[in-house]
Amino acid sequence: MEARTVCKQLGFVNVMWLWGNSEFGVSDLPMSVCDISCDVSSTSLNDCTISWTDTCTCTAMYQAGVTCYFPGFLGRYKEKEPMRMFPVSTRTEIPASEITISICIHTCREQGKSIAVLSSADECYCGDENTDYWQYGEAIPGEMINEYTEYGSQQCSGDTGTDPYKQACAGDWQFDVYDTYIGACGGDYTTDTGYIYSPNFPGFYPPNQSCIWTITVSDNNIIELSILMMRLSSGDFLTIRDGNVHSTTLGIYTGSYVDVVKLNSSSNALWLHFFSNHNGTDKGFVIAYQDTSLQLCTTPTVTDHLIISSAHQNDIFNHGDVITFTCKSGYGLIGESLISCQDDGQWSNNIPTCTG
Ligand SMILES: [Ca+2]
Repeated sequence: MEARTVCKQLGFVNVMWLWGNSEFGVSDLPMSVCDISCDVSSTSLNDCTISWTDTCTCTAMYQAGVTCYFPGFLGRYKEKEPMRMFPVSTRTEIPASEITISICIHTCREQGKSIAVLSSADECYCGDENTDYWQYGEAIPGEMINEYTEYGSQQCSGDTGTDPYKQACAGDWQFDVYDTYIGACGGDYTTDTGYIYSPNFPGFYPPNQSCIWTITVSDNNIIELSILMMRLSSGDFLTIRDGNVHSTTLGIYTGSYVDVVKLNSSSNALWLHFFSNHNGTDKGFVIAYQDTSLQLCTTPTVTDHLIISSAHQNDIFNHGDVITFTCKSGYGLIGESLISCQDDGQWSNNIPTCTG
């Protein structure tokens, strides 16, 4: 339950695998809490019961790691009895010793398929949106995945070598289903919410990449974007522009980020470009976005002798728009002559009035 809470807090779906005995290496950060106890509803470690360091008895040797399922993971299925495998014709020819989640997804995407299926640690099948995986398996409910993960998963057989991913490729009589947009180099997003992964995710990204993604949401909305995870090697970077290729740069990101980076577009579009140079690679990034409606300010009602002396071109008032007021000749202004539309959709001051 604690591991699941960690995954949810990070913005991911569920636990793929738990790793004990400091599998990811021993952290040199001081241990601050121990004996954490979470329940099903916890979405942050802040919701859990914890003990503070002075009562901890565990040592750094036993730090735990967790690998999480990420959005685009469409679920784990138990094969139906009697055994119903995916049709042999949909199985890829990737050698069993090379199977990883990212290689399976990449291969299926190259075939123009929208679904990648991993089974028994070393099998990869490709399907499209019409693939009825229900006929081959029975969905394991989200809250049950942990049990099947801990007891039934197998490490992907190609998950070895210098880039340890700690990936699970389902187990015997089980299969995991993924959407093949994961790890694509570029794409055009028009949904109101979505995720963008670095090329080849969850594996390391390849060198010499130049990938462009665009996000476009409904006209009067803006985009809230969060970089949930980023780890880039030197010389590689992600550029985000506030609209299209010609728009203002909102940020150029490189290196590693421990904290989530958040930014907002000023209109309904964003443009992202990832560049990797010829050497060095790393885990890449995971970005989430959602659209949100602009909090427009209401059109002020002008009474008596008040005059709007300058305002926005139309009747729609966005963040930062300003109105200035004056009074008709012979009348004095009471209140502020200038009001601006704030981020919360409220005007900075009351509408002024005129003496008389
Ligand atoms: Ca590099």
